[in-house]
Amino acid sequence: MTDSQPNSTIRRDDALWLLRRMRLIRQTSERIAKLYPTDVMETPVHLCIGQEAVATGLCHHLRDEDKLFLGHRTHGPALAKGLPLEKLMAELYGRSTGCSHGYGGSMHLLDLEHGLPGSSAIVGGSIALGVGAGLAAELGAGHFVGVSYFGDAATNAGVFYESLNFAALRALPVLFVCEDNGFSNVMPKSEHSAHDIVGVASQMMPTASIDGTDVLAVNDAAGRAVSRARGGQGPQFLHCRTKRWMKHQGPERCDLIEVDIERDCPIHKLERFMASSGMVTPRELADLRSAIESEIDAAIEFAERSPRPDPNLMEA
Ligand SMILES: Cc1ncc(C[n+]2csc(CCOP(=O)(O)OP(=O)(O)O)c2C)c(N)n1
Repeated sequence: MTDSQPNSTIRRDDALWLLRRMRLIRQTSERIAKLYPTDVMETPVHLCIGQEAVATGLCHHLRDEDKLFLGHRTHGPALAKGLPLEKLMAELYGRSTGCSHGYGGSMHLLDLEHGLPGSSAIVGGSIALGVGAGLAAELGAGHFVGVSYFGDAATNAGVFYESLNFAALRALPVLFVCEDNGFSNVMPKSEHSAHDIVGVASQMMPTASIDGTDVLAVNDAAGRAVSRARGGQGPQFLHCRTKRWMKHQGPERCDLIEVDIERDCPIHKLERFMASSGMVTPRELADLRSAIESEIDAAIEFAERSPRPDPNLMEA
């Protein structure tokens, strides 16, 4: 097991990519939280404010053909993987131009072009799917990596052990990514889980435990893990310790945890690092924020003027 150190040698282009994706996820989530009480969205929403670094550092190393399987907390990882913002917004608004044609809602985002073949609202449901993709790659379906993305509570499900075991036995190109925010809904990990996630995973495969609020650390560890999986060295496990600032579901802040921006905010940390190493100016940071606000405005407008799906097709 390793505890990755942040990589201060990152190139400006890469750091900017990470910052843009995290800002896109954060500002989109904040806008969803603002709009949600007005009932324009026809779906539950599980926001990931505070957790942006995990999916962003991971997806920086994934290609469109790599297959990412998500659970219920999907928006951030789907945007990190490349789902176009207007297709996400339209899906949340229940419109036919959404990524699942308005039939799926937030927990069922699909985008085959960007390697999002499915997500599961069943806790643990994504884990075996990534293994299936890895098996398909091994059997000759293509050169891609399967990624199972899940929360700490999903590791209590039997499918977690079966999936790790099978992937390790067959040395499949699979990445297991655990976004450990320490809670299952309102229940702390000490009350829902008797095992040590890293202890269990590291019995079966190389495992890194990372500060999941530090995007440079995630980026570093994910880069190594993805290239080992791609290079035929079998499955890898990334355990990312993070914080969920929001309630389990919906637009409100969680009152169970304390958030210290300096310590916990992945965006603040990256911006501080980039500013202190001369990679960005305060003006550039402000311009980036407002460019993303305009993108969000355009995506909402697109969703609002899109038609609703054909109810007859839904029945078919
Ligand atoms: C099999 C199953 N049991 C219970 C639920 C209800 N449920 C939905 S999300 C959730 C908590 C999941 O926690 P975790 O996997 O740690 O992910 P997080 O919400 O923290 O991102 C629960 C218990 C469910 N969807 N599926």
